[in-house]
Amino acid sequence: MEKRSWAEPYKIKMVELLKMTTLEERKAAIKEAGFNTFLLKSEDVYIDLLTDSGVGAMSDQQWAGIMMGDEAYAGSRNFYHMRDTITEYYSYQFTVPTHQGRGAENILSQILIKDGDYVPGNMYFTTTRLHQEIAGGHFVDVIINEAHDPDSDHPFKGNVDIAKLDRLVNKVGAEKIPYVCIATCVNMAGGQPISLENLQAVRQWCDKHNVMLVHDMTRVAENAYFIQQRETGQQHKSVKEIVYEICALTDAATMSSKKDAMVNIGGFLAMNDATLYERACELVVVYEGLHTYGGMAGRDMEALAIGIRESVQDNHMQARIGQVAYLGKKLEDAGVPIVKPYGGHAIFLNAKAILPHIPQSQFPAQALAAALYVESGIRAMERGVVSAGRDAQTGENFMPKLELVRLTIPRRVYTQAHMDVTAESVIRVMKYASQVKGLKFTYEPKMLRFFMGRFEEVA
Ligand code: PLI
Repeated sequence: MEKRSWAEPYKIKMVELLKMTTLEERKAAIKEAGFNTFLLKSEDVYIDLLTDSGVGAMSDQQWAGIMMGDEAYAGSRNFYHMRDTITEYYSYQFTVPTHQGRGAENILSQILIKDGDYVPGNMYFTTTRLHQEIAGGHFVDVIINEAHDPDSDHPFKGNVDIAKLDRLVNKVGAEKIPYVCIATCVNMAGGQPISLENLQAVRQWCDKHNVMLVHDMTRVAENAYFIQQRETGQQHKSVKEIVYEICALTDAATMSSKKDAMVNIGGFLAMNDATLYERACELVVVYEGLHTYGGMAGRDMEALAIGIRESVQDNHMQARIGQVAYLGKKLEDAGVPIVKPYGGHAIFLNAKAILPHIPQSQFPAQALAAALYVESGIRAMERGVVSAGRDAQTGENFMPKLELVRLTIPRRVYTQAHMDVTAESVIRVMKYASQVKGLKFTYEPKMLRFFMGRFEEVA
């Protein structure tokens, strides 16, 4: 078939200049940062692939929206615009704004989880699981086994294994399961989608057991695009239609709008149940702000409402996922071990395969991310044993099967040439991978240790 290239459905109006550093400067910077890319100064970074969170490029429409901010303490018109947009695009009837995703997770967990409850989910996310644990719950992983295998090319690695849900309910009883938490485009599995068919099966399971279905909708539009491309019988639908359908299958949602919706800050908790909304309003005023701003400025709510509309456009999503796949193919063609299929928001390097001489207890993904920074000033993120943390009960390190470095692509920010440089840099590190040293903690925070933990090289 004749090849048809995609291109970005936008042109560039403003640029931010980047600083180039020398090898010596980068070696000093990573040491100063305790071999943790979170502790690097942004100005010492050339291509920043740490995260796709809050780092997208807003459109001229969104910036125009910023100027339309109604900064009233109560009842800002931007709140009503945002709320109505959420109902129109995501189906949920009630919206409680929060400063970002974890603010919504905190409120939801406090309301729904009782001490000793179990919360099944399609793989953990760091902040989500922590809020569940702080509220007294235990996270239970019910994702399909293929999700833990970096080489499996299952098209829907975000799917739930319904037999795992059955085993849990048989063991603990439905009254101990406040809700099932389903993420779309599962971050820690490598940005992997759940199919509509599987989500419908989870919905049926929840109805049968009278359990709520909560949606971590942080990357729902990317998930919808994969459904359109891969799931039998879904090709005729638009991303916008699939997004709505996904949301309508669930009862409530937590959202970090810093990803899909391309704002620098913001999030929300949304739901259809009026009582849950009332209780969320009671808590939002304690932790975030009044129920009509919840930690967001009016201008940010306006930019978010506009960002939601832009995020579900088919041509936007084609370019977004196309760019990630472009990087993935370059790496795969060069024989770099990466998680397959390519993710929605990132390409994940398989650190266990790249650094087989470093045992997982010496944090190979952390070491690989540091080595990549030293090589070229590219900043990536560890998503392995450091991120997984310790078991709240036993205090032992979780040892996840996936020991990954995430090359996360911000939306509408970098060009194809940046992807070329990134691929070349990873390929260069591969050549001297056997010389990369393992790491040990010099400071280990008690919670979410990946953010501020410090390391030194093992002699
Ligand atoms: O960073 P927040 O608090 O706005 O959102 C938390 C959060 C919840 N769920 C999922 C799936 C996330 O990916 C997420 C945040 N992710 C970050 C910061 C990331 O770098 O992936």
